[in-house]
This record gives sequence, C-alpha cells and structure tokens, in this order.
Amino acid sequence: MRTSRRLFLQSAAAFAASAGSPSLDPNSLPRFVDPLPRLPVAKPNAGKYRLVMREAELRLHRDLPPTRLWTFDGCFPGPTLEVRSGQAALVEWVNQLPERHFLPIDRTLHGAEADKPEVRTVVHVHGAKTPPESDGYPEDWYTRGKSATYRYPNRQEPAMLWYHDHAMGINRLNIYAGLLGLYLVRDGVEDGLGLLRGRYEVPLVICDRLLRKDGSLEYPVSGRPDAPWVPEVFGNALLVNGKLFPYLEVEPRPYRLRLLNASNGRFYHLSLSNGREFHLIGTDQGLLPAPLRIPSFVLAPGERADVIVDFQGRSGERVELRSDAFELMQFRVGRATGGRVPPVPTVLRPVPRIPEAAAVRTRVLTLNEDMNGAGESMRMLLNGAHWDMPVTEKPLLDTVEIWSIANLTEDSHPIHLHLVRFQVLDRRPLLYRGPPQPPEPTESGWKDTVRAHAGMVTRIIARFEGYPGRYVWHCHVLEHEDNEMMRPYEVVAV
Ligand SMILES: [Cu+2]
Repeated sequence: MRTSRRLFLQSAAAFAASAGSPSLDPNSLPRFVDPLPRLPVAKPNAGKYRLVMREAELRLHRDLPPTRLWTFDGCFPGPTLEVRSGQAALVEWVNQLPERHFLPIDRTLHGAEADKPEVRTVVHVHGAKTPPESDGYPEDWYTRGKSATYRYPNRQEPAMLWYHDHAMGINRLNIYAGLLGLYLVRDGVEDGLGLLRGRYEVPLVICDRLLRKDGSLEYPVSGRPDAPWVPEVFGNALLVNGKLFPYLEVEPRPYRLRLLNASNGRFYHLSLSNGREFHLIGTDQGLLPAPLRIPSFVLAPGERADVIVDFQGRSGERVELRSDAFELMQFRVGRATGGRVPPVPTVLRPVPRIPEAAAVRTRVLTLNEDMNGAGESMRMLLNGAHWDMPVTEKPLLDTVEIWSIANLTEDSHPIHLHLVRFQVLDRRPLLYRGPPQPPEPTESGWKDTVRAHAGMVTRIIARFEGYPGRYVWHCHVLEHEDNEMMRPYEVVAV
C-alpha cells in the first residue's frame, strides 16, 4: 500500500473519532434541486478592480444549512475577472478576513511557524504572465485590514486562468475555505472565431469538500495534534460553481463549457452519461489548432479544459456530467428557442511547436518522497530540495529550456510553473525502460500544469519569456505544495 495513502487513512480514522457533527452522506440528499450558479463578473471602478476577502455563510445545497466559507466579495467561487489581452488590469486584493483561522494550521510547516499570524493571504493568478512583484509570491502575504494592488499586463493569448490564495504554509487551508475565482482573458482573434458566448458559454469550477451533516467544512487532521498536516484530502461532496449536484437548463444546441479543477487533491475523469463525445477546443493556456473529439478526459488540480458539448436533437433528455461513477451535475435539455446555431469552427488558433533544438538547456528534476523511521510519508520534495535552500533553477530570459521531471514517488503530481506556458513533449518510463508516450489530447495545446505520473519522466519545453525575477514552481496538490513541494526559481535577464 502506498505510504501516503496509509497515513491518510489512519489520519481520517483519528479525525472521524474526534469530529463534532458527523460526516455528511451526500447520497442522503436529493440530486439536481439547485440551479447551477452563474458566476458573477467583477466590475472595475475607475479602471481598477477591488475584491475583498471576507467570511460568508453560503448554502452549498438546498437541504443543507449554510456553510462558513472564506470568499471574495461574498462569492464562492469569487467574481470572475474578464480582461482583454494586451490591456493591463489593476486589482486591489483586500484582506478583511477574521483574526483567527477556522481550519487546522500546522505550525511545523515551513512558513507557518508559531511566530506567523494565523490569517495571512496573498493572491496569485494561476497562468498569468505577471511581473514578479504582482505574482503573489508565497512570502508576500499580508494580514487583516491590509491589501495589495497588483498590475496584470495581460500580454498573453486568451485562456481561462484562475486566481487563488498562495500564502506560504497555509494556502491549502485558505483555498479549501473558498479563496478562489476565475480570470478570463479574451481577444479579437478569439472573438472573430464566433465561438459560443453569453449564456451558451458556461464556466464550471469543480472542487470537492468534506462536509458535515450541519453543513460545515471538515478538513481532516493527522493523529498528532502538534502536526495536523495530512498528505491528501478528498471530499465527500463534489461541488460545481459552489453547489452540490446542481442542474442547468440548456437549449438543444451546442454549449461551450470551460472547466477548472480547483480541488486540493482530487483528480477527475470526466464524461457524459449519454456517452456523447466532447469537442475539445482548448487546454490550460488557450485554444487548440483544431477541435478534437474525445469521449472523456482527466483534469488534475489546477488544470483546465475548454470543450463544446452539443445538445442538438436531445430535447427532453437529462444528461449528467460524471467523474467515473460520481455524478457532478445535470443538464436538462429543453425545447428549441429558434436562435441560429453556429457551427463548431474547424480551425481555431495555431499552436506552433517549440522545436527541441531551440532548447539551450535540459534540466533533470526529480520528485521525491521523504520517509520517517516508520516508513510513513513525511513530505514530498522537488529535486530533493527544501523551500529555503538556494535557488537552483535560473533560466535566462527569453531562452528555451526542457524540463525532464522524473517522478520517483508513487503518486501522480500536477506540476505547475508560474509565469510561463509550456508544451508537453512526451513521457517515458524511468530508466527509459520503454518507448516515449506522446501527450494526451488534453495536453496537445499550451499548458501551465502537467501531470507527472509515478515512475515516469515527463518532459516539457518552455520559453522563459515575460519578466526577469523570482517565481515559483510547485505541485498543485495543495497539501504537497504546503509541505515543501514548492521551490523558487529565477528568470535571469541577460
Ligand atoms: Cu504532489
């Protein structure tokens, strides 16, 4: 049995014994009684956005009492920021959260020591090409009553990015509490494709939470009160746009669904209950050259997929979006409303391949697991190094590098690089015991997060363009990230 799973199961058992209200059995709730929330769009005031992090009580299901959450402007997920490519946006991120955290802080973790305030936040826009001073460096956190105004140049292609907390040592708790939202970049080229917009374009933020019967959030703890960190968290409730089992009334026509996996650690394997295919049109960092038809796909934490689902000729049907056996939400196909149905474009946007020969350097970077004397997983590391060791990855600005990520652990880790977009080259078994495997369809476009599978070397290629300065790369399983599976890297101006 995998050590991290064993530790988790022990922890879960210890926690269950100590919990207040018992865990919720989601199967006891009626399904598809709440409409899918349409996420509000943030409005700028005098050219500036202002989003306030504050506590709120929100209902995650019709038959559950309200849940205490930490939100942006009282919304979970937060209001969507919609920006135009090439037009800078100013955002003031304001911390008006309570003084005390309501989830279990582990003071043994780096950056969360006893001398640090309990409640600290710093916001990062995942996938944004942002100058370092506005990237939300994990140590740039601030406390209640303070704010940071960040400038986003948005010099990048259209994509669905997302913002979330990134505070050192507690970001798994802050995001779990609800501090996340979407950030959509658009441009005229995308507008010209005539893709579905308005009510036919539906962002879907998927995340799981452990809920108690009284509606409250449960975050599991280890059996050690002085060190409550657990290596993985899997919720009993799979939420879409902040609701458990929502439904969406749709017309019998195509819809553009923009999916984000915002979970702490759960991977999803998504399909439709009627067996219909998705037309995949985009990945993390934007559109594909052409749509690809796929029956299902995997989304790891941090990953996004842009798909078109066609409900034409399906009037009266009910179609569930599933992750393996779990139902996430239901589409109810109504009657035609007579509007023109645009065809799915056959040509989208070029994704020029970065030739391997363009790389000035290849780095072999390992993912490791650190064991204690009892053979239990203590933490995961990048390249065997801790956060506060000297920076070792220093790509030169505007150069291309290949990163060969050798996963020596027994888990899949979604690896995310700040600042840059990259392409997935291939995967090979460790020690090259087999032929290279090509990237999956959902990895055929621009990416910023890649699944590094156990026992495999995953190769990515990136041009380190944008801005010189200090950034981070890390695992997007948030429990790993908070316990040393994050490293600084530095883009160096020549
Ligand atoms: Cu990980």
